[in-house]
Amino acid sequence: MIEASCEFSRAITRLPARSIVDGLRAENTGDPDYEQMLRDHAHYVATLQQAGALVTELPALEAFPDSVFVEDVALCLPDIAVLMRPGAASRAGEIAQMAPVLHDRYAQVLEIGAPGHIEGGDILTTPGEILVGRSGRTDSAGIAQLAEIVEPRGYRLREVLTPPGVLHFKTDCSLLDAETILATPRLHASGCFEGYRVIHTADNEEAAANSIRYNDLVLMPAGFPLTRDRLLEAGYQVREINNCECAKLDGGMSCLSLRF
Ligand code: CIR
Repeated sequence: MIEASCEFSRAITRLPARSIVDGLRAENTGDPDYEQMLRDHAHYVATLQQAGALVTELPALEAFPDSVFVEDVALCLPDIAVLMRPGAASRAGEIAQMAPVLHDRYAQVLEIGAPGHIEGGDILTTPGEILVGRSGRTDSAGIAQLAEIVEPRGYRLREVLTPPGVLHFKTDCSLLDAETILATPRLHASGCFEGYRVIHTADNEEAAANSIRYNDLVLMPAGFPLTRDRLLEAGYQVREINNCECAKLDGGMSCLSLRF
């Protein structure tokens, strides 16, 4: 399999739109504060840059409230990009907005067509395999279509399950290095990480699982001190970013960028 790891040079992000207040959410805990979200977003982008990323910040798309969560619309591998087919109908139009951006950066851009659905938040790429969680947004047909694209190119894909009630597979896990995963105990209990070293999020800190490793830095949501200390003790360099506004829309560190 082609090595896909935590070493990246580029990232794509999109400015939040004011329409973010109409974004999807499993539970209504109030609308996000747009100005605070902009500040958090700027901190996120600056931290990616500090980690060595050349960041392309795309303009806000008012017609698509959830478009700040760019991760869901594509899978960026070292040699190809694959445009997804979101399970959320309100997000389908985001694909056409991302397509030209990826065509400018990749020689090969493929696309998941009907009938399947798949969102990038359900995909965890490790150096050895691509794990894809079936979820409310990602179905077996979409996963099989992605397998048809990536397997002939030398990638191994494994279908796993996103826990019930959890938006995306990566809501509950992140890759910390080639063999280490940060995961919630509930996801780890499903048995999908055999062969990996797993660091658990602390009790009541499940939301810390959606972190990202970008080169030497781990970007994690602020407010989860016990999990942060576990990462520090394990030797990772951690940067905490306020995520309270995105969290109101079930979004986190991974959702906010495409990394390649
Ligand atoms: C949605 O429900 O689609 C957005 N409100 C949140 C998407 C978060 N994306 C992710 O976990 N990769």
